Amino acid sequence: MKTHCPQSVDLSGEWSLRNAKGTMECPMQLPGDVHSALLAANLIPDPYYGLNEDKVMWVGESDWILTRTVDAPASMLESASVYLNADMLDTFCDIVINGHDAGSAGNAFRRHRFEVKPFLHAGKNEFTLKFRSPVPEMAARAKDQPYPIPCVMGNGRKIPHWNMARKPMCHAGWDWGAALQLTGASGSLGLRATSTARIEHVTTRQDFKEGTCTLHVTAEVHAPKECQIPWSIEIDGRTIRSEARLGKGSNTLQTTVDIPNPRLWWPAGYGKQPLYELRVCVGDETVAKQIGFRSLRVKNEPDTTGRPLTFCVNGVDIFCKGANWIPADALLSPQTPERLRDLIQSARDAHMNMLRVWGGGQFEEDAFYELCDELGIMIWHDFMFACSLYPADRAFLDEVRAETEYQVKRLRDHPSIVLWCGDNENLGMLNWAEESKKNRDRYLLDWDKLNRARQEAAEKADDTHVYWPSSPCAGPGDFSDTFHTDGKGDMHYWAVWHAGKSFDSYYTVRPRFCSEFGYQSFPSMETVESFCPPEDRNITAPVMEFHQRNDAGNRLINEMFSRYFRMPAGFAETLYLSHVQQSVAMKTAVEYWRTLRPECMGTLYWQLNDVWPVASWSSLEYSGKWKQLHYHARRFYAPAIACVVPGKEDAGLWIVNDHTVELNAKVTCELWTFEGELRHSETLEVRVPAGSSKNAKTWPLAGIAPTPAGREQLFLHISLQGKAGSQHVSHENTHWFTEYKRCHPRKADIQCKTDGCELTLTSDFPAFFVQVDLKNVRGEFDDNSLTLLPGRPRKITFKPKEDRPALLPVPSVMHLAKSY
Ligand code: BMA
Repeated sequence: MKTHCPQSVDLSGEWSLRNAKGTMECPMQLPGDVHSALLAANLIPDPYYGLNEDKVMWVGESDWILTRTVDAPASMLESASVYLNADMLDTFCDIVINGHDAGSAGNAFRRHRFEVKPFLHAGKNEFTLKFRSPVPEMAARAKDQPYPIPCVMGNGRKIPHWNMARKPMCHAGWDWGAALQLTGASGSLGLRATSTARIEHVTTRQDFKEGTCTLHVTAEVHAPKECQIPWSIEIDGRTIRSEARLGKGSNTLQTTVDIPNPRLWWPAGYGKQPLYELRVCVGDETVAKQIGFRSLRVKNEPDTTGRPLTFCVNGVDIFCKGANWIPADALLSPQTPERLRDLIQSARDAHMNMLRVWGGGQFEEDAFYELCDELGIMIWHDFMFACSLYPADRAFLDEVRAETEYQVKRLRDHPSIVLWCGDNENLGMLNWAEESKKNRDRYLLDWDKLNRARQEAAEKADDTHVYWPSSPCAGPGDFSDTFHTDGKGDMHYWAVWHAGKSFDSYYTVRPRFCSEFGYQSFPSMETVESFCPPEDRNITAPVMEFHQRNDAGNRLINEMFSRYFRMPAGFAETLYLSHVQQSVAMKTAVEYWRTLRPECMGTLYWQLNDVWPVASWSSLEYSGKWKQLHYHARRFYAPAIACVVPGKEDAGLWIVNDHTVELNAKVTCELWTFEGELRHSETLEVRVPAGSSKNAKTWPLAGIAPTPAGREQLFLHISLQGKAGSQHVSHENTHWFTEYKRCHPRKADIQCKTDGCELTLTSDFPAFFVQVDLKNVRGEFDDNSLTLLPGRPRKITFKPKEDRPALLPVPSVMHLAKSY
């Protein structure tokens, strides 16, 4: 939502920053954060390099003062009200204007607005923002609790009591994140004057009837004094004008407008994303926001297999494909709209249609939601509580109610938002922390109080979305364990990563919606070089271990190597193989769960992105570079896929069709030897109805080769070509009949001919997970981490993100058999 006010002073830009002790001073840009300002002034080393994060801990533990002189025009002070608008202050901040206390903030999830006219004079004004460190504040609050509120450290959480303040939990460190307890501000910051009213919120509700949408528009306004004013709304070339009599304080204005045959907003892959600008003018202020027309139903009524979680948009049940979103950076300043666009575009390019904004992160800036609207990415939105228990006293709950009301009203009209979810894994926490294991009743009651507070606030502020109590959970009113049990609601399936089960165990559950499951990999060499000096390029060296925040992470990666792969030859090969392994894990899960549709209707892997360069579950590296997993995601999330679901004695060929029309395809299945001999080929003609999956064929393993040893010589290559309506559909897949380490792929010699951005790859033997890399050139290939067959050259194209570099570096090519 953008507010326009003719009399305003923008307070973004340069401020002067000093520490409270007065020993350090430098400029600071707002929006932005203190660490970034100190870094730009060369006062701290790069926190992402080497072991530096620990060396800059003191920044988060210090108090900081920002000052600036602000020119206030005399005409502004003639208005009835001048207010300071701060979209986001992180976190404990006292605002002083010309020596007067003008307001204080203490919740990074709320917008703050203070009447400041009494403190201003025409001409130059001294503004001071005094930020207190959250670290002692959180410790003091923890001490004040009547009993301990568990907040488990370890796994990257380095700064205690992160459950005590309303600021992003991951600022304390996470099992993928740096601990840089931030101080800063984002969004808009400025003075605005009005003699009529300020607009607090504009919200809409859509009622569809026979093609026409009646749009109900509500404006909540705050008037400094009683007045009679004109107000109007504008949308789609229509203007509705009204008059309103406002009382001093809060007022609600309402009107409706009929939009005949609005163009509907669809999730990516299902149609277009037309957006309409809605402008609401009340007296001096105008607010503009983009909305999209769509209907939404979340289906969760019990059925024969349990309790589904299905998102139905414009009457179509959508299979939700995507990943979990964490903040774009551990620092605030680098979270630019360009970075957001790059990441969200990458999600869309991998056929994702949903991201889950995870509860340990933050409510994002407007640009994030606008991009998701534009690109058709649905948002499952957690409220900001994660992996912890929280206080339930009145003051805390009042803050939670206020932030929930604000954020829900702020965001609810984005067509991309499809669900409000109470928290991330707080129910699970009841079983993990010692205190709550011993006294479950007490902590469960507190969870319930908190949950009621946010649910009531959300439902009061928004009657257009469903409130989902926690992720994972079985559904409102059912709090059974959905970490281990499938069949109901959303599941977080972590048995493969955290519990170290084999990839096959993905076949043992039938989630209705799997909102978290993941597998880690190391960063690529390019990223490693950005933070790790050459002497530490070994995964057990201090810097590499420091950039791994899951305590068991490196052990789990290596142990799983030993189950499936031959141990990699060196450091570069280890990084590479970790990307292969991660891809295999996610591919196994997603392909199988997609075949279960309509029983399963969503898979969101953990996690899309990284906040700094680190070993993690992400498919996009900190730089935005695609890991192999992201290329696999583009394949396994394609609207139509052919995949194999292995049984004990057989292998089933499944075709999944997410298109809203029938898929008509030819599927060619080829049985190859690792020596490059095509043993058998068959082509099936398949028709798969809209939005369904089909078991097209099942091969008894004994028919493929009579013995397991025989099957170690063979692999299956599948190619699907067809049409869904007028759309051409194509998909390729490779299936091995046993663990990779047992097979004998040849050390293929891969030739790569480059013609500008077009590369032609040829191989003398079958080669797997063939990964082409152009180090340090930002951009992606249209395909990568692929299977190459002898005699079948493959063309791939590189799309640079920057203006095309004059000369691309010589590409490096890696493949599985070359890694050991
Ligand atoms: C999930 C998340 C995160 C965490 C991830 C990996 O449970 O909710 O808290 O980063 O697992 O451990």
